[in-house]
Amino acid sequence: MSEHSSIPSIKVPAVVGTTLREHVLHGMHAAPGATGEFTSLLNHISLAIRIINSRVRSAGLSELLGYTGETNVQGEEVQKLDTFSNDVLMNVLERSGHCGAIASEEIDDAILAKNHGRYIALFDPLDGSSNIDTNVGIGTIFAILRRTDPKLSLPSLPEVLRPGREIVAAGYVLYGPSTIFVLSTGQGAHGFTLDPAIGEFFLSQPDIRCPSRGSCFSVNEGNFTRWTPEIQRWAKWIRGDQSDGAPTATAGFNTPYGARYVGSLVADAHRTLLKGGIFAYPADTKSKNGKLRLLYEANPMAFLFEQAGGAATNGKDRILDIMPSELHQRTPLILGSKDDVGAFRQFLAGER
Ligand code: FDP
Repeated sequence: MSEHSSIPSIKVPAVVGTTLREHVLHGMHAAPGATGEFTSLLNHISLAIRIINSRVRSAGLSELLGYTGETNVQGEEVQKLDTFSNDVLMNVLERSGHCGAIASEEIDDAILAKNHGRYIALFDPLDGSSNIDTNVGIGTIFAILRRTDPKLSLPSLPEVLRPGREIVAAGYVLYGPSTIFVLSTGQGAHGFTLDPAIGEFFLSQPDIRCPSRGSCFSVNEGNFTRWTPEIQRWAKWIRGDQSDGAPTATAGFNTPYGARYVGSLVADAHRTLLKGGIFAYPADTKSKNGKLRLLYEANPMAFLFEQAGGAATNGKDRILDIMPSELHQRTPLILGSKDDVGAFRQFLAGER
């Protein structure tokens, strides 16, 4: 009870009230020589996200569900919300003046601006498209690179094709029961929740840590017969299936793990980041190089997981060390708790 009134006092956590804008500004003040451009760029991204969020929330009422009738550069059918989200991000980022180059999963070539903008933005405007029409969690994923020589040269494609370890910020937004924005500028991964009444993101999960081991695995098991024997062996182990000589539970790993698979990377990755465990989309006989895109999906997620103490690999190499050779390159992606990702790598190497 407060001293001056009869109203019971409620303990408000210290972080409540920190907006995304303040959080980013705070980072800027801590960085010597910061010009404010990076802060402004992230504020533009936050604006684009809030616009996309508002349309995702009311898509069924505004004829934004369904397909446009076109296919994208990957040969996939394009949904109306894919196009809308892509256009919003493109417009907002181009108008910001901070991007020398912009690349999106939805467009064939990178947009190389004739300006000296200091940053490069790469994004998947609406991830999990196949879930849009059924009201299942979908998201937006992005990564930001700093241009190498913005004053001396105009942007070029090689500047876009850089390994993920050079990322300066990455994030994803999950349009789920609430709208969550997970962001890292290289100082940990932090979660913000949109207050829809105010239209602001507030810090809700400061300094997210991915547990070193989890109890769930997230994989499209419909692909089982398309996997290599090593991956099948891993899948059997994690399910606790000891038929055909699959190894028994290993000390410390509490197999069988529970199965959780939404089919939207953002939703599956978010659960894995918070609760631990493993998400895997390995290569198979249908998707020989894996299904997920290195620049727009794997790299930003890998950056966030590493910032939270987790790990990300293609089964052999660290995702952030892969040197991209093309914009829409695909990769196997295994994300999650350090120990769970480590166990997957051992199976792939034939060590288990
Ligand atoms: P979608 O095809 O619905 O856009 O990026 C593609 C992606 O979804 C990821 O979000 C998701 O993790 C994966 O593909 C799902 O693929 P499967 O349908 O083959 O499981």
